[in-house]
Amino acid sequence: MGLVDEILSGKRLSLARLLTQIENETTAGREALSELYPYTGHAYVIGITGAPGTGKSSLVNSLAYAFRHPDDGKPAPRVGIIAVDPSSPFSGGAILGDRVRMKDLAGDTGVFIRSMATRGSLGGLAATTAGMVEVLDAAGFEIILVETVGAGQSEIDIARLAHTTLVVEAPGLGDDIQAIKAGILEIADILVINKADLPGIEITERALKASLDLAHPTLHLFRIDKTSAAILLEGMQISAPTPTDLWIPPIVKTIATQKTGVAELKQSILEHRRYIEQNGLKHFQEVFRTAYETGVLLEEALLSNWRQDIPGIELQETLHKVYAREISPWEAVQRFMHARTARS
Ligand SMILES: Nc1nc2c(ncn2[C@@H]2O[C@H](COP(=O)(O)OP(=O)(O)OP(=O)(O)O)[C@@H](O)[C@H]2O)c(=O)[nH]1
Ligand SMILES: [Mg+2]
Repeated sequence: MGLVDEILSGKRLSLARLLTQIENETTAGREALSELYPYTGHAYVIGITGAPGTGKSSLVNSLAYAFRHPDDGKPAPRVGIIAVDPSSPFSGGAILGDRVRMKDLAGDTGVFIRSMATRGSLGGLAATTAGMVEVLDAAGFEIILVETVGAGQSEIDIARLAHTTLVVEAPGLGDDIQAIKAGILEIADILVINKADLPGIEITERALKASLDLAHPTLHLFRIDKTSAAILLEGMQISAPTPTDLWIPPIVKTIATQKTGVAELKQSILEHRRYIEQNGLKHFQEVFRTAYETGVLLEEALLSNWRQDIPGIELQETLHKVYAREISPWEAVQRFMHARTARS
């Protein structure tokens, strides 16, 4: 049996092996992922982001537990977890910590946990995370939780990848209004105040409410920068649907370590899921996400192709001319483009 068939038939070891290949961006990994791709598109992806130490892993643990133990007698979905740490160059500590934080899930064969430290560029990280989600999706995990430390671009990446994005805050992290970054409301579908057992929770809640009143979250995520993804999307001539009612992110208070408020949080996630499904937003998210992922890979491929075409010495000389103000960056690009056309 090949790797792909083993994954489709639920072999955990093969799944772990492919995830490592995806993480290392190997060609074999990409080929296996392409074979699995037709089996994807069934999972519901939930992103969990927020400042370091706010309790994201603890929350992922108790949320996964809640999904695995439904109280309505329905069969429990299988849950995949990806914990991304974009800041740590080493994965050892993070993985060890997550093992402790997620101990309630140990021994549950309906749960698969994978921690990943940063590799490569941030763009690479987004593509790697997307690839891992796709592998778990094809392997039949119906709920996929992706944890990432909120840090600029990685926050936006997770929001574009996830159907529902949770932003986790905690009291005592500098509770004034400045601490609530403007960007957070752009990506949050649900705001979680974790560590509700600690003092200062009212201040955090007030600050969040005030920011919510100021900002009216809309479909901002689908506005993207001038990337090849934008060009691909333009070519598709589709635009975001306009929902009849606006989704105002609810504020949910939790104590992750005691599982308090987690049932309510799961309920909010299910409500958001219904909202995006009923308003045609889920479909649009998928169109956007697939075009975005393709665009990111296209950019990478074009750039590396181009790089192979230009001899290092020519690159060096031209860049030096820009530095010496002999030619402008625009002229440099014209030369690079011309050199390439002349050769091909
Ligand atoms: N008092 C209290 N402590 C909590 C709560 N949730 C998590 N913690 C503790 O906060 C610390 C950090 O929790 P994690 O779950 O590792 O937080 P995290 O956001 O995943 O951390 P990073 O991944 O390192 O950014 C741990 O010591 C947890 O036991 C809570 O609701 N109340
Ligand atoms: Mg964590």
